[in-house]
Amino acid sequence: MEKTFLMVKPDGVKRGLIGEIVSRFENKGYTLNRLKMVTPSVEVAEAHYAEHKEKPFFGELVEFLTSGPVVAMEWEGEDIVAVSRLMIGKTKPLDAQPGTIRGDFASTMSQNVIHGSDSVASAERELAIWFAEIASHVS
Ligand code: DGI
Repeated sequence: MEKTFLMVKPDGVKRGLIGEIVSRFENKGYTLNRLKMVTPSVEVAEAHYAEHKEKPFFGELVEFLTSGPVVAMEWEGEDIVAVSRLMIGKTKPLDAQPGTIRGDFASTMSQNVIHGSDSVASAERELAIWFAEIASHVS
């Protein structure tokens, strides 16, 4: 079964949206496999956003992600990577449809409540980054 990495970002945690966001994916019928609340290190944040390393907003992005606790999650379900992206909504507030998580809860591009992997390959990469620590603790 397909897996994806979803994360409630620091703004979503601060605004009390963890329950709302988890509920949307539970109500959809997906399975929550793993969850941890953690304030990311700069190293993890930079690895997560490695594809944006050359972008002018990279520094701001890493600063934001490390600004407080996030909820990192592994979810599972049929076509979950693509469907969860639909449920999350577009990055630009103007394009994020009402009814999507960002359409309902985000009004800026930089603080947009949730991250979701954009491909199966990204999901594998991101799950390895975020859950590597736990794996090494339990092994
Ligand atoms: O997968 P997404 O989160 O929808 O979008 P992405 O992978 O293209 O970008 C990752 C995050 O980087 C996004 O959630 C918000 C931020 N971002 C993307 N493009 C811009 C941006 N932030 C600023 N300030 N300006 C941008 O153009």
